[in-house]
Parts: sequence; structure tokens; C-alpha cells
Amino acid sequence: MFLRFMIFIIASSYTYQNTYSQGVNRADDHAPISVMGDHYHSAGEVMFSYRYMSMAMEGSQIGSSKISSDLIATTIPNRFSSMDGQPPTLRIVPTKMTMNMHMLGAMYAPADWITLMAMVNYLDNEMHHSTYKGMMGTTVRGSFTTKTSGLGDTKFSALIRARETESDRLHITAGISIPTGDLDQTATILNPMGMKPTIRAPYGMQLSSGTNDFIGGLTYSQFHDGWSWGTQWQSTIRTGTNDENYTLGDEHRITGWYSRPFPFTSNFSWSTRAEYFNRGNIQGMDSKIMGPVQTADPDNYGANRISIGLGINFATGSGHRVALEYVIPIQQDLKGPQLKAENQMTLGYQFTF
Ligand SMILES: [Cu+2]
Repeated sequence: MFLRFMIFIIASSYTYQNTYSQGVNRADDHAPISVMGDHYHSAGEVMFSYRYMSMAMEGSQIGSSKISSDLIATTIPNRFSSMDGQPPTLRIVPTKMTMNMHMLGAMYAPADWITLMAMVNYLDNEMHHSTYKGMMGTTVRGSFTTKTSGLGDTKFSALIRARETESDRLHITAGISIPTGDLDQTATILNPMGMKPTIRAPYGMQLSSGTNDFIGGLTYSQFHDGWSWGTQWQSTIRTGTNDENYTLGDEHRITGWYSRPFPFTSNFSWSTRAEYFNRGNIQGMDSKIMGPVQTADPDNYGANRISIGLGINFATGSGHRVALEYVIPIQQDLKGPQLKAENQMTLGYQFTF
């Protein structure tokens, strides 16, 4: 019995050591699944991937303080109040939002030093609102849900290998996001007077930035026996102004993760991760987006967020990978009122050959 146990231990740790150098066999060879462009490939390799990301938002904040729907409806000024029929305060309040994203990706390395990456996105957004009755007071007239969906923006990047040793890697990401998504999505709302007009959906429900955006980043990862870690900076810089006369805020992310293969098998690994995210406000304005609602104000989009994530990666060793990561914000500072993030789940499948 004891002997059999010892043989098992030795055999397992032998396999463990054997698959230990970085490569397709080690599950933590890739970063947690929500991290984009985290790895490159060897010359001739092709990878296809599918990711599903779902983000939930609920309740509003100004800065880092929560604010109730009643308080928004009775005290926060409506920037369009000087226009005909517009109430003085924000009488329509978003209560909840879910953003679902399906991402199809392809990677190909024409040479060891460069990996090309393309990604197509399909977005599916849903926002719930409460509408308050008339110009003042806290009587709720009703609620309504708006939905938008369709193709998002398409991204092309080059991942350039800057350093690779037995135990660490560094690469540069340079890419562009092409505005293939729609900027003119509409939604039927319930207004404070009880009418149900169909109008242009707010910025956060549109499917595109409408501009060509530059993507830049750096990724470093280091591998040890029994653990690995990595860090990535990535920014999206908008260029110019879109057809509807505005520019979304630039986005910056800095993240770091720590991963460990499971005992006795490097096919599974788990990870913890921390991320800092910053997004600027919208510059300019779409003249068709207006109303007594926080999402119609381009000044309510800036955000600073610190999140932590827990993930699991599985690699078969024959080129298939499945991974899941769950992320929750631990601190957010929002230009607002703005809906606060509650959680984000990403599930991914990758196939390399
Ligand atoms: Cu890949």
C-alpha cells in the first residue's frame, strides 16, 4: 500500500516537473481569461478563441458614495432642463444593467517575433429604469427595459516579442480598433408624462466608439516551479471624433496576477488577480441623445475602478483550453450619477494548432 502510494507520488511529481517549463501543457501558461493579448505564439501556430463576458451593474454612485433613485429623481439637475418640456431633475433613473459580450478571436504567428491577433465582438446590452411621475416628487410612474445588440468594434493587434528566457517573457501590444459597430441604436422609453417615444439610446448602450482607436500595451510574465505571475498595462486611445460628434473617453488598465498549478497536475491552475481601470469622460455630444436621465449626459461616464478576480484555467495539453474568471470591484470612483459595477464573469475556450 505504502509502496504503491510512493510510486504514485514519484510518478506524479515526475510528470509535474516534466511539464514544468513553459509551454502548451501548463495551464498557467496563459493569464486569467479576462486578460486580453496576454500571450504570443511560436512561428506557424494558429489559435482560435471564443470568450463570453457578462458584466452586471446595479445602483448608482457619485464618486464613491451610493445615491438612491429617489434622491437622483428629486435633486440631480437635468442638463437639458432649458429645453421644451424637460423637467428640472433626472426623472428617469437607470437601476440595473447587464452587458454581455461574445468575442471571437484568431491568432497567428508568421514568425517567432510577431503574433497577429484579430477579434470580432457581438454585444448584447440591457438596461432597466424607473420613471418618476411628472416634474417633481417621488411617485414612480412605472419601469421599462431597453435593449441593444449587434456587432461591436473589430480589433487587430500585433504582439511583438521583446524578451523570452526559460522563465520569463515580455511582449509589446500595438493594435487598432475599427468602428464596425452601430452608433445609432434606438430604444423605446417611458417618459415622466407617461408617453412611450422611441429615441436614440444613450452612449453606454451604443455598440461602437465610432472612432479608430489605438491599442497599446506591455505584458510581462514569469514562471517558477509551482507558481507564476504576470502583469499587463493596456490602453485604448481614441482618435478623432465620430459621426455623431463625440469621442469616448480613453481607457487604461493595469493588472497583475498570481497563478498556481493544482497539486499533481499542471493541466489545471487557479489564479488571483488585481486590476486598476480608468476611463475618461466623453468629449463632445450626440445632439440626438438627450433626456432627464444620467446616461444622456456625456459627463457621467468617467470611472476609476479597482477589482479583484479569482480564476481557473484548464489545458488539455493537446491544444485545448477552457478558463473561467470571476471579478468583483472592491472600490469605484465614478463621475456620476453612474451605475456601479457589481461583478463580471468571463468564460473562454481556446484551441491552438
Ligand atoms: Cu493565442
